[in-house]
Amino acid sequence: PHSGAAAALAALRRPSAHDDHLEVAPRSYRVDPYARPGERYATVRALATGGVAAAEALLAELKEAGLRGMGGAGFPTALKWRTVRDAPGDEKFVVCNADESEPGTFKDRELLASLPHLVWEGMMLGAVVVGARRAIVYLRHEYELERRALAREQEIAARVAAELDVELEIFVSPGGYIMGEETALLEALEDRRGEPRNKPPYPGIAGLFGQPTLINNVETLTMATAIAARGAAWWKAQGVRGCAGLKFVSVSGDVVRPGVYEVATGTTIAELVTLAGGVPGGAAVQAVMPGGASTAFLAADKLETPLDFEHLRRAGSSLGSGAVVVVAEGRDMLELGANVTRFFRNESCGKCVPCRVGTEKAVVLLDEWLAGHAPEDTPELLRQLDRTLGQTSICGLGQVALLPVVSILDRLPPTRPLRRS
Ligand code: L3W
Ligand code: SF4
Repeated sequence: PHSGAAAALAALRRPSAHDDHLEVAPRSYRVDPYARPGERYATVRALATGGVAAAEALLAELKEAGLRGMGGAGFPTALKWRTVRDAPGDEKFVVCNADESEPGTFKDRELLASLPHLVWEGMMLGAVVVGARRAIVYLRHEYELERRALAREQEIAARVAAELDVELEIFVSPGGYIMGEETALLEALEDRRGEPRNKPPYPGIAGLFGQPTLINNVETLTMATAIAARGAAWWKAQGVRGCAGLKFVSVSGDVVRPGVYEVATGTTIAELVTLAGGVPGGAAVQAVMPGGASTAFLAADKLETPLDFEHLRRAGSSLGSGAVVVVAEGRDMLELGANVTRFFRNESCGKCVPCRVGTEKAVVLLDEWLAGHAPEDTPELLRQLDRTLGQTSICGLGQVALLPVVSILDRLPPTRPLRRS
């Protein structure tokens, strides 16, 4: 009956006990430089009174720290801030990309809930350095509790921002994976259909309303605040095995305690699996996806790889968005690969033909393989499609859509026959 359905929906909307806990009791983390709430925003206040010399000093500090983008691509943060600072424009913008949607990735959600003051301060630091007057959080539409945490902190942050002549805003994404792609989100902010633009020009040169726009991921801005407050030397000392800094990692899949872990950069994949309680039942690890659904699978021989950009690149994958998905022995890798491919097929916006048609073709081939009636040259066809999509798609989704499944073909070859006799 209708009333039953309405009651069920109302119950769904009501925050659970766990959600209440999240609202009132944010967790504390090593990255937070402030011991007491009264100390917050001291760094951006000092930056604002320091003029050009202070802005240049912060850029030098970020460069020395080696901070890179934590949303997936790892672009050097100091270089991006420098690009926007130097770009000519009538006005400039800062956008915090909080449209976290990469499968396996949920670390930004924890940062927004527990450390919203570091996110706002990072945006203000960016605004002062590049000369922006508006700073906007572009937030995933399902993140209602995180929106509330941000909005509560915004009341405090806005008083500081007013002293800097910066306006702080929250914009809720219309929804959908592709709306987090940096140029699609600019389209959405301009009230247009959220499809990626061709790049270049990069948003740092011509972004929101054609003006220079600094777009950084939630974690990147959080880390920028920590580095500004404590310095590059402190940051570097947080890493292990010659790596610099701290990293928030989302751990999921076959582990006893999935969740968000703040670890030293350079922690190995094996150590992280242990931290997450190991594999249920003590099974062996078959594979890991170290950086979310857009990154290549690694086989178990790479478990000693330290989590950082360079080590993972050399191991044949990427740190991506810092989402470690653990796959135990016994799982069907082909089914997993097909599942990831289906996700990208479903989320493709359809603007360019190779991605729209190519992802569908790949799903058809994989489904035929799973059903046992695939063409004999299916692995080669998938590799060809991967190369075509990599070269001709205009945004990251199409460029990497077939990377995971091809990494399975190369490193964890399926034993399932293409054709059942
Ligand atoms: C100025 C230049 N700026 C590049 C900027 C560019 C962007 C950043 C990285 O991300 C990743 C990919 C997927 N002057 C510049 C410049 N920039 N050259 O640097 O740029 P790019 O094009 O390498 O990558 P991208 O399109 O920003 C794509 C992964 O993200 N991905 C998943 C994303 C999902 C999440 C999530 O849910 N949290 O992040 C899917 O595509 O693998 O590595 O800012 O403007 N010369
Ligand atoms: Fe859309 Fe795919 Fe083209 Fe990206 S690569 S713009 S998701 S069709």
